[in-house]
Amino acid sequence: MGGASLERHGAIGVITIDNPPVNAMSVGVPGAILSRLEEAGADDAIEAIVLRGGGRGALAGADIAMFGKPWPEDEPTLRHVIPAIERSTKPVIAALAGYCLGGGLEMALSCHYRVASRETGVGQPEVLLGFPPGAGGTQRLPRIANVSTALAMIVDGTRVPAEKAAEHGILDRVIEGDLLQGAVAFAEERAAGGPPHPLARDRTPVLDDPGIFEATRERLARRARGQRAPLACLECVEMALSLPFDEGIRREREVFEACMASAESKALRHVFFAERQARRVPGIGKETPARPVERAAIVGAGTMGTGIATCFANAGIPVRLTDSDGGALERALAAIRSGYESRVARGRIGTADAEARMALIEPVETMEGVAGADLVIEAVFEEMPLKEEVFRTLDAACDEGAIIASNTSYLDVNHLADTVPRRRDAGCVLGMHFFSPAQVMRLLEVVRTDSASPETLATVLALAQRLGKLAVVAGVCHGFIGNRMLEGYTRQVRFLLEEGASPVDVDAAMTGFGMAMGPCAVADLAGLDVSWRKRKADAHLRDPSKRYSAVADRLCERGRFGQKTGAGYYRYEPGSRTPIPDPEVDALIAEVAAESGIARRSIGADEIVERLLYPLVNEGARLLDEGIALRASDVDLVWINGYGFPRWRGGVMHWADGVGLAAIHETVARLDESEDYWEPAPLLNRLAADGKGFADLDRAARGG
Ligand code: 3H9
Repeated sequence: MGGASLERHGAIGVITIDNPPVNAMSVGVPGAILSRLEEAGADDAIEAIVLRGGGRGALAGADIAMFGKPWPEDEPTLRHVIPAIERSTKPVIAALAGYCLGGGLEMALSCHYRVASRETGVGQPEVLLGFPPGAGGTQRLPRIANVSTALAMIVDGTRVPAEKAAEHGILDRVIEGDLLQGAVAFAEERAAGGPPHPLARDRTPVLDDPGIFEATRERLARRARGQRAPLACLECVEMALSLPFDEGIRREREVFEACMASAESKALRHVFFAERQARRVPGIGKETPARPVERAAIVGAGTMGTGIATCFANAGIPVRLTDSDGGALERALAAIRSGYESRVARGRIGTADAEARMALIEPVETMEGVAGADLVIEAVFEEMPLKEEVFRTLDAACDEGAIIASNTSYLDVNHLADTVPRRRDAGCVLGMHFFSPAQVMRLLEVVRTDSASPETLATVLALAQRLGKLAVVAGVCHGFIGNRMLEGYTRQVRFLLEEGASPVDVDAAMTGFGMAMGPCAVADLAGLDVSWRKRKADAHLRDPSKRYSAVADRLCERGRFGQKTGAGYYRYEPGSRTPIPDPEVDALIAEVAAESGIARRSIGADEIVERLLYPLVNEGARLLDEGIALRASDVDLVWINGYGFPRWRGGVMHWADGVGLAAIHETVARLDESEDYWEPAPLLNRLAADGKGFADLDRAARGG
């Protein structure tokens, strides 16, 4: 159980919160802080109090794991600590290091002063967990920083670096050098200055931009569709201006509690822990050595290779890029440069930074040029013979011990490993499946081959973190986690179109559900030709007795490859990415349906959502049973971070638990009676029969 200690530094009492690793306000911690505050208050030799986090100094706020669980009666909470600080007749100075977030910042805002070391970031990230700050943050922050700064921090949950926080008045001083020494010196100064010592509650909020609430409301209507928390945050900050302080605090608490109990918050908290859980991989522990990756190389300078090279440069890792087509290499470098130029123009990075990143990317003409790299990723066309050839050449060219990874999105990486037996036996081959655009998308599926050594896996997982990626480990199968599930989703899109839904109906139903984009618009963006080529190549594998929709093939036959040809499921004006419904497509779909003898009907949004998402749930269950996905929450992360599934719904498996697996099973089993592809997964059968959910499965696997 965490606690807090009191030390005396001359006339300054230093309270250090001790609850590793991030000093969350778990049960026992607020009580310990209260006791130390009382002790310091009663000690006549103490003139001022410094309050800080132990270890690396973080104050991560409330204990997220406790939300939704009963808090022991008689145990004080953060909401007891804050008034005690405000009542203190001795000035209390928060000394911040690392992160000061959520309830941590709320506690600091209740102190008379705040100092921090330069690398500190402060923020109110509660909105990312589905609720507004609940310990006064929405009332105190706008009284300390101006209203528009406070509003942006609370509504978006962004962290502000110390220097900026000081500019906004959130910090009274940024300390260079030793934080404790600096904080004690600051406390001595303020104690010597004597009272009164300022409190946020006594200040009046400064409305620096009268239009800020309306502008933010409009922004949220577009950006936070379907979510409650961002708007709740806005409403609470508005109350800081319209209500007396104590009334604002009371109302904030009510809103906080209502949001906390919502499905949205439950989902977002699930994702928070899912992201941390994903790092736990069987056979890989803290003791597993990860090799340093000081130099990387990418083979294939197409869209994916270009994006992946950019990821490395962004992370400060020197990377060589090669392609058998010199023209492609030149185009890749031009695209990377232009990407950086546009980021400079938008003020995202400085010119020197862009140049430094560009300088990290070295084009090399032949694959032999990748020698010396610690890790090479092939990102050539999705054709097995080509990849085999590349693997063999790389095996000969690379240093012993170098890792060779394939960026394949479907192919058998175990088979690829077999083409380079020496390296396979050394455990140095796996898959690294990036998502397009690779420099933007957060997901990285790490495909664990049968032969990959723990060291190789640990190396790639550590590398993923350096690249700013969320790594999810998947086993080898056709399409791994994400793309294997995608197949059923896109198949149902085509079936629904034949049965009477229009592309607009399908897309509107899915964006209405919360998907970042509708599947038809996504297909147009990604290009329909790639999957068309694949379907043609795999035609001989198709079961002729099963239903097949030719809708997408027909579009491609008419040269409608999506945005790049100005037409796909929609049409596009030159230079525009706005999808425009196209009667030609409606006619084409009706024609295909008529050929297959399908009677068309009107299809509602609920049915569209079920027909697209239930196949995901069913396939997700198969992936779990087969051990391709380690846990249901990993499947959630894949769909949130790779396919635009709404984070605030917690991912597809979490969402399915909310619907109820028995209900989903019933629908899947009913559809199975009349349509192909709906056979319920054995795991779905079992869980539905037992009245359990995927979360129960994950919990059992964690041993809890
Ligand atoms: C709040 O404060 C509500 C108030 O407004 C109202 C109250 C009345 N609780 O991320 P890491 C765990 S809401 C419980 O890997 P990093 C985390 O699960 C809270 N556990 O490290 C992990 O455990 P494990 C508002 C927490 O260095 C371990 O600590 N605050 C909490 O990459 C290490 O975490 C937030 O939203 C927590 N609050 O990043 C901050 N925080 O090792 C949430 C962390 O078992 N936290 N853990 O997997 C973060 O953003 C990051 O953890 C932080 C450190 C930036 C602090």
